[in-house]
Amino acid sequence: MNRSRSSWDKKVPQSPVTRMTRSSSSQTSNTNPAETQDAGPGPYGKQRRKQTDSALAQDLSQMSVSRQDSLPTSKGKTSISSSDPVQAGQSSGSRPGRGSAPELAAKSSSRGGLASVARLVKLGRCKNVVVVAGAGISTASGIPDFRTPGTGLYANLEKYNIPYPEAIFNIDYFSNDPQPFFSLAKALYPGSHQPNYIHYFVRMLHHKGLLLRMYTQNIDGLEKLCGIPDDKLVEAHGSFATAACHLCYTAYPAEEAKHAIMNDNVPICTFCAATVKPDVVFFGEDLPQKYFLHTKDFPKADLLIIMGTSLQIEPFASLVNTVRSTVPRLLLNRHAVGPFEKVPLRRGDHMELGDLEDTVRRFAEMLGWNDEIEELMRSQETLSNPLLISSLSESGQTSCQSRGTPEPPGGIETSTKTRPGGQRASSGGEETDSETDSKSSASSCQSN
Ligand code: CNA
Repeated sequence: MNRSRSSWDKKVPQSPVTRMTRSSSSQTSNTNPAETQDAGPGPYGKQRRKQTDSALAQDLSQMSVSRQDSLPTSKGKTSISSSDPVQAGQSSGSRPGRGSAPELAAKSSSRGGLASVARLVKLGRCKNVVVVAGAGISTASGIPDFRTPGTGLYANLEKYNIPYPEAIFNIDYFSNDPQPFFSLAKALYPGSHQPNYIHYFVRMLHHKGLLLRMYTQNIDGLEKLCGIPDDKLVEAHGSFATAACHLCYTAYPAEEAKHAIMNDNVPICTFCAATVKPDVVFFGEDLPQKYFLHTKDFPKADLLIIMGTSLQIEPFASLVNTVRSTVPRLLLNRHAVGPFEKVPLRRGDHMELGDLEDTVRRFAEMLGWNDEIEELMRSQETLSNPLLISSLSESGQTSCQSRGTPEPPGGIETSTKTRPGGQRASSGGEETDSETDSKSSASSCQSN
């Protein structure tokens, strides 16, 4: 993993480049140039593109909030202390009927945010979609998030014997005692969980050629596993795919690190003898260099979809404020977070509150993508089930998979990804041609 501390500290002295909690970071939302470039030239500035669809213009001119269920929303951000994230999570679900900001917003507008955004997409207005995601997209895969009361990791950390929940991702704490993190890592290591409908929805955005980039805070690797190519993905908080010494950053074979950790051993750096850890970004550590693609991507985005995150961790959380001010932002979450807690919402802000998988399914149905996503998931399930593959080939069935070169477990790429000699490029490989890929896979599978 590339480290970025020195260069970025010099270039952007005021921007945080290490992972930190919201309470300990400076708020950058009001100072970001992308926020203030509204008056500049171009389609979103003074020479704004003419609106031809008046209904669409109306959609864009109004914020919208829609709720699938009666879950209460979170209260003001000031009461949320990320040093007490469990409490923060509870605050988001314990104040029914108090007229919190999003509830007031909901009363002021009953327009369907999801439908408005689906309409924009169908009209071809969103061709550079940026997705910002967090742990909430993987709870449907059985991986607990951080802050959901009761089920979140922070509510279940007694067994790790740590003084406060975030200690488990604190690099200084790790330096003294890596065991709490290693215990958690055993449960989080990719391998035992499968991507869900939400991951495949993002995969479908890519397939349709609409995904500019997905920025995920997740470390579970499910985005790659569902076939989102490496060049479309920024794993902002790292992953288990590589490992290095936590002190000198000497690379260490990831599989060996995994083997050691899974067997309750501590992987040791061959250079300085300090503890090796997977390249998951801890609080106080630098974010991967790839994260800085955001400086190009967010100003270019024409739709921002935020899903399954509490937006509590900086600098990631402030990214959502760096799209141009007229760009629609769609929050899909159980409760309002970040800038969506404020009233009034920004023009073009939409949120759909409730269970994420249900919401994303409805969104996909509005877009007419549901069947393709289901097909994509079925294809992937077949591919990751060796028994089914062998029974299909024995019975001579000509499924889309059995006709072509076998797919790698992490992707559903078509033969365009086949390397000479029959080997396939990994879904995360440099050779991934996402444009080619976006025109292949699911639908080519169906039409074969
Ligand atoms: P978080 O603070 O736990 O927030 C998750 C958000 O998702 C909350 O607002 C929840 O209400 C919401 N949510 C959870 N499940 C659902 C659901 N089914 N439907 C709708 N909304 C839901 O987690 P963040 O991602 O915001 O915090 C960033 C941390 C979490 C990152 O640094 C990750 O490394 C870390 N993390 C990752 C994983 C993973 O990789 N799967 C798991 C746990 C924690």
